[in-house]
Amino acid sequence: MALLNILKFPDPRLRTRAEPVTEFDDALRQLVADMFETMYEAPGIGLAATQVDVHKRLLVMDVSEDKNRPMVLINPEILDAEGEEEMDEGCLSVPGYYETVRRAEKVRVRALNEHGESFEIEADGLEAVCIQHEMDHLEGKLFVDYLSSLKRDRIRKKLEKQKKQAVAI
Ligand code: K1U
Ligand code: ZN
Repeated sequence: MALLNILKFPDPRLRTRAEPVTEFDDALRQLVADMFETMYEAPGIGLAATQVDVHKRLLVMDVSEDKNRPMVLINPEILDAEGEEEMDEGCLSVPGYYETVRRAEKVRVRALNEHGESFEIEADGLEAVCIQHEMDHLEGKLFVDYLSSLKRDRIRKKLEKQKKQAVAI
């Protein structure tokens, strides 16, 4: 297994729209394993392939307390969404920032697993929020896009400054 590099905002590669997965082979399953390792190590509760510079419609997540409920969603589609809720969100591509975002409260999602088998899930609470956050990544969208341009620019400038300082060390 391998730890993958997570792209950081405002890297333009995070704005790429991901393509559907068509091959369910060992290379895909290796990518899934590497993404889980990267997500648990970060640590995070979700990770989209876009964040590791792979532009395929694939995400992994585990919102359980004990980190024992790994989920893989490939080519996910939202079939139904209802209600609204606000929750604080973070993002491994926007390290150090948590902001409130309004999203659907419940979602019904169809996806494929790493063997190409279709399944449906109904999610609410943090699971629903995480699915929507990760699916946004596959569209090239980040949670900072829900904030005012003033807030987003402030975050961008701070992260750019941190990156420059890290290079100088
Ligand atoms: O997409 C990502 O960058 C992962 C992100 C997912 C997410 C978090 C919160 C709301 C919606 C989506 C994260 O995992 S940020 C880190 C985080 O939330 C966390 C880290 C350690 C323990 C518990 C949570
Ligand atoms: Zn994210």
